Amino acid sequence: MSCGQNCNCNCKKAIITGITGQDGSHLADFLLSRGYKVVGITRRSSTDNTGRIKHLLDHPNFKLVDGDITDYSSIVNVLLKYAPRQKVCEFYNLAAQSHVAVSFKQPGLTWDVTAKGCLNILQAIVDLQLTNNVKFYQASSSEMFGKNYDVVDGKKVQSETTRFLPQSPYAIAKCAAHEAVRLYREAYGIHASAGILFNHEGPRRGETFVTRKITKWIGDFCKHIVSNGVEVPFPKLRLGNLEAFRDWGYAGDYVEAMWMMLQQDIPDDYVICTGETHSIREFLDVAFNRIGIRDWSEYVVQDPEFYRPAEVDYLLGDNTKATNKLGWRPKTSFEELVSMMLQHDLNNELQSSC
Ligand code: NAP
Ligand code: F7E
Repeated sequence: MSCGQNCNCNCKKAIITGITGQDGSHLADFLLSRGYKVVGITRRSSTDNTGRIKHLLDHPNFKLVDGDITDYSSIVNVLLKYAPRQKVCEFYNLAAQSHVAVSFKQPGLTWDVTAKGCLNILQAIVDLQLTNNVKFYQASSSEMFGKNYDVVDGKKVQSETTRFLPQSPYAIAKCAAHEAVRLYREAYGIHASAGILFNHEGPRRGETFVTRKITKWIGDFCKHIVSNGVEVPFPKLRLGNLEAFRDWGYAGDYVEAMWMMLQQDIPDDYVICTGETHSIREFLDVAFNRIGIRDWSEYVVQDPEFYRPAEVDYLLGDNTKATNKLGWRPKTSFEELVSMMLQHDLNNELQSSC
């Protein structure tokens, strides 16, 4: 892909940070399918971190470039080379230290990447006088609501007008980045929007987030039974708080909402969610049921190691603004999501066991 700054072609262009992550890979699939040229920013890694985008590496409209959002100069270099001056370029900032539990152990790093990294990009857009060329998307999070909710028609929900009450260093960093987006939009007129996305999952979800941890364990367990039979013991599934509720959607549906935000004339912030909430216990019920186990209690251990110093107990989003203004709707139900993830982990494990 030879689409540098002086390129005269009419293609649509997008730059994505966090390209190697769950959402980055889905967004790249989506944009390439719509004819975009996509530049993904990857940070240096001593091992291969391109597993989720392997299928794209030879795509003629896809290019990976080196960069780290904590390093201002690397962002400047990417913008100088790939953001054309006379045309519009979409910039999706999906990079973050995105694990809430890890953020308690590495608060400084989480701040540098998740808050300061966003500021670096916004400031680079201003410094390079690209405020009229770049449309910016920020990956904000329902974690910003923390313990807070509104009561609407007797139901506890979070929407764009719910006050933030963050409960982790991750959530604090996301709040700072979210405020930076608002400020740079108002102060410099940048077309900058933030999607306040509730939890979204899928087969590409990192294996230490609770949904994938569960489906991956079930895949490993089934493989073990096929290879060794039921007599040989298998390590139990160790989890933390099972009482928390989350509004879980499918990542493939949510990246479309990101794109829709950048197609609006006026930049704005939107809650993206399903409008349904389920506990970790319910996730376990549905997942174990799929392999014929009704009572999972003998397979799961609650381990203090996986409890957090502060918890977000309840998330349930209200997506009215996104449905009305963007025309976005989630397409995948909770049950379909669990099945999709399980099918992936069962197939992978059973195939590799043959
Ligand atoms: P993810 O799978 O953890 O991916 C995070 C990405 O950020 C990875 O590509 C990672 O690269 C990259 N990254 C980390 N530090 C970086 C740095 N210093 N410079 C450049 N890249 C860096 O996260 P995700 O689930 O796709 O989420 C995408 C974004 O949405 C994140 O900002 C997350 O906080 C936010 N979000 C996620 C959810 C959700 O439920 N998934 C909900 C709301 C908001 P490596 O591969 O090298 O580690
Ligand atoms: O935890 C509980 C845990 O780590 C969900 C990130 O993408 O979504 C994600 O953050 C719940 C919590 O996701 C385990 O205590 C129990 O109540 O899957 P999670 P998260 O913390 O909601 C938001 C929207 C983001 O923005 C983040 O980037 O599950 N839980 N036992 C556990 N969680 C984990 N990880 N591991 C357990 O063993």
